[in-house]
Amino acid sequence: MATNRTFTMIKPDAVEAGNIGGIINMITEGGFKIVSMKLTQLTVRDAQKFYEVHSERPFYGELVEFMSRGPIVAAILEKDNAVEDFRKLIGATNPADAAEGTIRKRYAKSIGENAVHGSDSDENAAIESAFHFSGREQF
Ligand code: IDP
Repeated sequence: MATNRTFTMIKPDAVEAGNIGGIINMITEGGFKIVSMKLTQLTVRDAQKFYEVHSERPFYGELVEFMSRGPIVAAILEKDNAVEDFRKLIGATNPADAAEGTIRKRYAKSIGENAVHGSDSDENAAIESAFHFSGREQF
């Protein structure tokens, strides 16, 4: 995986609220090219595995339940400096702290139901992309 890629999910809250189009628009307006994309749903087991790093945190159960409760959009995005630039575009975890012009400022409801995921490192971008997409789905 090239270091100019990152992985994102449009989370169940944003899909339920009809915000897929608005969020994809912000992503492409932000200069990211979509190289893989699918509407899918995490099983409870998938969500447990995806967020295993948070398994000791008090919100883990709530997070797993939330992330598996409905469809998500999973996507791989390409841009120079993708991981860092995408974290800037999505904004702080808690929308109350998110900067103006960020996806979470516009679409997130709360620190838990915060509309989008963005990988936090090149290594995790590659792992998370492979979690959702086979090699031949990564264009
Ligand atoms: P990030 O998504 O901004 O990287 P992380 O700290 O890695 O934030 O947390 C992963 C996800 O766990 C968050 O996006 C959010 O959905 C959820 N989360 C984080 N902190 C809390 C919390 O205090 N309560 C409930 N859910 C949380």
